[in-house]
Amino acid sequence: MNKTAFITGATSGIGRATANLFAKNGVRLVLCGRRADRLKTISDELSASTEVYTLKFDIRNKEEVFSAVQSLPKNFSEIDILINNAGNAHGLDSINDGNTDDWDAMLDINVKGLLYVSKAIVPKMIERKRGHIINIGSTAGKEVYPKGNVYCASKHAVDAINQGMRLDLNGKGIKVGAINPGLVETEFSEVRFKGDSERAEKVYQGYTPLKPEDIADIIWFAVTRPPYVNIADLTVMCLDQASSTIVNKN
Ligand code: NDP
Ligand code: 8X3
Repeated sequence: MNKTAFITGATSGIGRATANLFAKNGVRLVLCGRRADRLKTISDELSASTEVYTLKFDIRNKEEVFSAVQSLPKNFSEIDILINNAGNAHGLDSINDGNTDDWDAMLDINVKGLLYVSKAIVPKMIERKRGHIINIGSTAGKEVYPKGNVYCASKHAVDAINQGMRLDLNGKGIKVGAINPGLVETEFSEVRFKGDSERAEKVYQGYTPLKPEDIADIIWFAVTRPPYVNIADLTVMCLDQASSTIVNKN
């Protein structure tokens, strides 16, 4: 596919799996994250299949986001596909016990970071009258679960932003849609529980969770629809999950 995709959070999980699949299909890639070592390894791997450019920035930092996007060389600067994927949960605490640094991180990364990246990229899509934005939401953006409070709020915000973007960009040739996964086994829980691997692993035990590759497949499906078809809002869970709190475990 002769297109350029900009993927945030490409160093791990869903973003990395999406980068792998896009590379296999010859999509030119701009891969973003904070971990320079990972970006280098992934770029070295995928450069055999496609052109890759990496950008290291913290999505919380507005100046870093804008100067990173502006620094793109010409052959990577016309973004056709934006995957707004970077994000995490930080902590799992009731609202009275919540850590304010965790709240800041979730709102700054999952909500404001997504907005900064979009603001840096969308104007050029409007100029070119084409583009495709995929916002990675969550089942946590459709319902609230105990102790999920602020993470759920951040993903509800992504749901609202996805709808708002679609309304405001209607008629400008730009597709906007959200993919909302349920439980996917990635580094997500490792980050949520601040490196407590035992606790993180337990989240995915006793049933078969989604794999990041499952979400990458769905993203690929969305970006390969005919020009008049837009996947506006898609929720996906593993067979054993019925809601955020109902998971059929052995
Ligand atoms: P991972 O922890 O595996 O990946 C998170 C990615 O986000 C990493 O590449 C990380 O890169 C990047 N990231 C985090 N913070 C920042 C930051 N401040 N600046 C720039 N990049 C950042 O988790 P997932 O792959 O699971 O998560 C990807 C998305 O999917 C998130 O939006 C998450 O909310 C969503 N999601 C995940 C689900 C799950 O069960 N796993 C379910 C539903 C939605 P680096 O650390 O290098 O900066
Ligand atoms: C990630 C899924 O259920 O851990 O968004 O919030 S969950």
